[in-house]
Amino acid sequence: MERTFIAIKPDAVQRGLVGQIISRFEAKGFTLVGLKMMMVSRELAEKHYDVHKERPFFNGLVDFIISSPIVAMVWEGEGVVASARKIIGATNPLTSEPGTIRGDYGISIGRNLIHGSDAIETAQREISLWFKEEELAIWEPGLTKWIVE
Ligand code: IDP
Ligand code: MG
Repeated sequence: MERTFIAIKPDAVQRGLVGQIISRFEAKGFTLVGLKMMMVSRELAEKHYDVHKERPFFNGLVDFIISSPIVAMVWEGEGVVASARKIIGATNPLTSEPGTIRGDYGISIGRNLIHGSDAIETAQREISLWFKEEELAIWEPGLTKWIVE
């Protein structure tokens, strides 16, 4: 079953948006299989954003991610990687569509509330970077038959 890595960033945690953000993925019908609140080490933040290490915003981004707790999650479901990216919205909240998380709650690209894996292979890499296998629950909600045909 397809899985994606989602992180609620420090700005969204500080603003008290954790519940509202989690609700959007629950309401859609995806299954939560991993969840932890944590302070992120610089090493983990740098590994996670390794692809951006040459970009001018890299140091500021890492400093931001380690500045305050985040909520790391793994969500599961058919097509969850691409669908979560749509639920999250475009990187710059000023151009994200209303109805998306970034479009509804954000203004600034450096305070865009949430991370979601951008492809299935990226999701696999990120899930193994952030979670141990035993931290993930293998379960099928009783509601699944009412959500997935
Ligand atoms: P994504 O989060 O939508 O996948 P990426 O291009 O992968 O966007 O960038 C990773 C993160 O880096 C963004 O979510 C944002 O927090 C930050 N970022 C990207 N571009 C900029 C920028 O131009 N200025 C400041 N921060 C940026
Ligand atoms: Mg990205």
